[in-house]
Amino acid sequence: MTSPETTTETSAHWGTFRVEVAGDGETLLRAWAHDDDPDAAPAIGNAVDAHRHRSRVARPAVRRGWLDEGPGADDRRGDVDEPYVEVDWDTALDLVAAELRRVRAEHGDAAVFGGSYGWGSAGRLHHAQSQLHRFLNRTGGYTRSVNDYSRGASAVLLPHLVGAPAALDLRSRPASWQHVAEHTDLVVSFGGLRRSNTWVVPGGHARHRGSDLARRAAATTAFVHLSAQRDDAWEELGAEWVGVMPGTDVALMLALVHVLVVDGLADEEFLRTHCVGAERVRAYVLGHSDGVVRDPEWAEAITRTPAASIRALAHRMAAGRTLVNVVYALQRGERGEQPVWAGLILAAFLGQVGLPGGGFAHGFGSMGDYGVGVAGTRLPVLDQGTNPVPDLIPCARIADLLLHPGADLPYDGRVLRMPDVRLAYWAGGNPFHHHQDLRRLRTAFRRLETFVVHETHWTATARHADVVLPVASTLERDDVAAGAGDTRLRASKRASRPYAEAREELWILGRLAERLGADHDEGLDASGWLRRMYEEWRAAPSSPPAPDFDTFWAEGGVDLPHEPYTAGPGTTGDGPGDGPAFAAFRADPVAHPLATPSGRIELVSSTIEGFDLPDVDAHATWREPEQWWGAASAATYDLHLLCNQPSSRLHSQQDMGAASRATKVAGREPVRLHPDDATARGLVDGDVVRVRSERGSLLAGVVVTDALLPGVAQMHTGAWFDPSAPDVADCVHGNVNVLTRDVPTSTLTQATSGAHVRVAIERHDGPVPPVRAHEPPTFEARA
Ligand SMILES: Nc1nc2c(c(=O)[nH]1)N[C@H]1C(S)=C(S)[C@@H](COP(=O)(O)OP(=O)(O)OC[C@H]3O[C@@H](n4cnc5c(=O)[nH]c(N)nc54)[C@H](O)[C@@H]3O)O[C@H]1N2
Ligand SMILES: Nc1nc2c(c(=O)[nH]1)N[C@H]1C(S)=C(S)[C@@H](COP(=O)(O)OP(=O)(O)OC[C@H]3O[C@@H](n4cnc5c(=O)[nH]c(N)nc54)[C@H](O)[C@@H]3O)O[C@H]1N2
Ligand SMILES: [Mo]
Repeated sequence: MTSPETTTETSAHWGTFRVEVAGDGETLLRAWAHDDDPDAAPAIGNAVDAHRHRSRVARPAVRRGWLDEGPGADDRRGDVDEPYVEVDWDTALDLVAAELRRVRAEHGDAAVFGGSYGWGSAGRLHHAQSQLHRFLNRTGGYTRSVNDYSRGASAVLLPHLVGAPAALDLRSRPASWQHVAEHTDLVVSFGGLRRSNTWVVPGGHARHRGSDLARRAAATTAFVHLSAQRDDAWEELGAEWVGVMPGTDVALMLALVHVLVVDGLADEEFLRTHCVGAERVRAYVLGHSDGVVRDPEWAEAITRTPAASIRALAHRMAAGRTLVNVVYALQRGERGEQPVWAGLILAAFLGQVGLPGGGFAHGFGSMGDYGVGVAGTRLPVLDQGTNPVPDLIPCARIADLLLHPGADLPYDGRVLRMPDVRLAYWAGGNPFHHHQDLRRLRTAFRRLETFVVHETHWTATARHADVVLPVASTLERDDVAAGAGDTRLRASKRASRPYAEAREELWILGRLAERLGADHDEGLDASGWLRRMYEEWRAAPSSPPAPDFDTFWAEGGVDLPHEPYTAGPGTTGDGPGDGPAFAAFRADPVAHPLATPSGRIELVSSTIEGFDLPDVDAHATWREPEQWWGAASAATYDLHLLCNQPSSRLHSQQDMGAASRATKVAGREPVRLHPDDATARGLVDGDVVRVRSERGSLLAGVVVTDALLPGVAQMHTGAWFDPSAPDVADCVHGNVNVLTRDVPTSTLTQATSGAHVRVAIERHDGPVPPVRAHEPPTFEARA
C-alpha cells in the first residue's frame, strides 16, 4: 500500500516553493509558489522535469579511457561518444581516494585544484563548495580560486577606490528601495533593471519583496535605463530607455562628466573635500592631457547615444537627488572595471555620495537581495577549516591555470605563480556552462590527469569528468536555508528519496575522508549536523531569539530580524538608510575617513597607478576594446552579441525543465535580432541560424524584435553545451560560451569578460542536427 501524497517546502536560489510528492516517495507531482512569496520565480516550473529526468546521474560512473588506462592527459575527455562504466560506491570511492593520495604524494597538495566555482544549491549544510573545501582542507589542502564570475572586477577595483568597508557596503548595504522611494528623484541605471534577475538570491530568499518595493519607488522616482535592449527594465518601473551600444558606457559616463564640468554643474566643494584626483579627471575629459575632448559628440560616435540626449541627461541628473546604478554585467567585459570606476566618478562629480538615496549603487536589477535591507544576523555555517596551501587563482583564470602551469599571472598589483595542477575536483559548479571559449576550456581540461565531479545531472562538466559521483538534490535532503538579507531562516525539508544511488555530499566526502585517514563528518549524519549548526547559531550573541531546533524544524523556520535601513555612526540624520560607511564619511570626512590611502574617494588611485599596468590607467579611461580592432574582423563579425542571464532558469540549472524549454525556439536557445539585421540576412522568426565568433559557432533559433538596437543581438547563457555535431557547429543547442573570448577583464582584475562578443549570424541551411545536450552518456559493462 502506498502512502498518500505529501507536500513539502523547499528552498532554492530562486526562492521558497512547495512540492507535492506521490505516495511512492519519489515521483514529483507538482511544484508551485509559496503563499508567502509575493513574486515567485518562473524557474519553479523546472522542478518537476528535473527531478527524475534521464539526465540525472544514477550511479557512480568512471570514464572508460581513464578506467582502462589510468590517469593522464586524454583527448577523449569530453567526447560525446566516450563511454562510462558504472561502478558501486566502494569501487568509486577507492579509486578517488587512491588517486588523491597519489597526486598529493607525487606532486604536492597544490596539484589538487578545488576552487570548484559555482552556485550549487541553496542550503547551509549541503552547500557543495563548503563541503568540498572542508574535506580538502582536512586532507592536505588545495589550490583555491578567489572572487566570482558575477562581480569579479568590482571586487578587486572598489576597495582601492573607496576602501574595503565601503566597498562591502556598496555590495551588501546599499541604499534600499525604500530609501530610493523617499529621497531619490532620478535613478540612472547603466544596464537594465531586469525583474527576472531579482528572482535570484544566493542561498535562497523566503519572500521576493523587491518587486513590490520597486513598484512603490516608481510612484515617486523617475528611472532611466541605459542599455542596448529596450525591454531590459521591469515594465512597472516605467523607466525611460536610452540606447547605448554594449561595452561603451565609459565613453557615455565621461561625456556626462564633461557636461557637468563645462556647464558648471559639478559639485566642486564635494570633489575638494571628499575626493582625490578630480583635477586629473577634469583635464582628461576636457582633453587637456591628449587633445581628445570627451564631449557628448565624441561619445555619440562610440555609443550611438545622441549627443543631445547625453547633454539633457547630465542636466537632469544635476537637478535633483540622483542615484547612479551600474549593473554587474557592465564589468563582465574587456576592461570591465572601467564602467564601475567611471560610474563612481560620475556620482562623485554630482556630489551626492553618502546622501540618502543619492550617489552610487552597484547591483539594483542584478540580484534579488540588493536594496531590500539586511538581515540583522549572521546565518548558520559549516566550518570549512583552513587551507594550508597558499596557491590561488582568480576563478575566471581556470583555463590559463591548466594550460600554463608555472606561468606568472599579474593580479591586483601582485604576480601569482600558477601551480602545476594534476587533479581537479568540482562540486556544485558547471565550468562548461560558466567559463568562456569552451573549445579552449576543453583543451585545458584534457591536460589534467584526473577530473572528479559531483553532480545531480549529466551536465557538460560531468561529461568531461573521469569520475562522476551522483549527488542527492535539494529535494532529496534536509537542510536549513536563507540568503543574505533574508526575512526567514527556513527548514528546507526532504521531499523525496534520493534518485537511484545518489548520496549527500556529507556522506560521500565522509567516506572518502575515512579512506584517507581523516575525519570529515565527525560521526554525525545530516540531522546531527543540522541540529549542531542551528544550535551553535542560536547561541551566538548576534542571533535573534529563536526556538530550539525541534521547535524550529516543526514550525518550518524562524523569522529573522530585518533592517530595511542601515544606519552607521555619525549619520547625517537626514534619513535612516545611509550606507554606514558613506554616510559617516560624508558628514565628516576627517573624523570618518574611508579606508583608502587618502581617506577619500580615489577618483585617481595612486595605488593602481603605482602598479604600472599596460591596460589600466590611474583613473577610468576609455579605450576601444581589443576585439573591435582590425577592419577585417569588424566586417566579418558585424553584430554585438549580449550574453546575459536567463529569465526562466538559474544559469544552466534545470535547463531540461518545462519553464526553460518553453523559451526555446526550434528546440534551441533563442537569439534575438533587430528587424533590420534580420531582413539584411533574410531571417524570420523561428529560423535556425549559425552564430559564429572568432572562437566558435553555435546553432540558435531566431526571434526578431525591435526591442534591440540595430547591430546588437542577444542570447541568454545557460543552454547546455551540445558538441554532438561538430561538423555543423561547436554547439548545436546554443551555449553562448562557445562564442565568448577567454580574455581577462584586465591585468588588474583578471575577471571574466563574457558578457559580450562580436559575432556573425547567417541562416543555417541544410540538415538540422538533433539536440542531444540533455542525453546521458552511453554506459558499458566493466568487462
Ligand atoms: N558568457 C557568459 N558567461 C557567464 C555569465 C555571463 O553573463 N555571460 N555569467 C557568469 C556568472 S555571473 C555566473 S555566477 C556563472 C554561473 O555558473 P555556475 O554557477 O557554474 O552555473 P550553474 O548552472 O548554476 O551550475 C551549478 C551546478 O551545480 C549543480 N548542483 C546543484 N546542486 C548541487 C549539489 O548539491 N551538489 C553538487 N555537486 N552539484 C550541484 C547543478 O546541477 C549545476 O550543474 O556563469 C558565468 N558565465
Ligand atoms: N532569473 C535569473 N536571475 C539571475 C541569474 C539567472 O541565471 N537567472 N543569475 C544571477 C547572477 S549569478 C548574477 S551575477 C546576476 C547578474 O546580474 P546582471 O549582470 O545585472 O545581469 P545580466 O542579465 O547579465 O545583465 C543585465 C543587463 O545588462 C545589460 N548589459 C550587458 N552589457 C552591457 C553594457 O556593456 N552596457 C549596458 N549599458 N548594458 C549592458 C544587458 O542588456 C543585460 O540585460 O543575475 C542573477 N539573477
Ligand atoms: Mo553570477
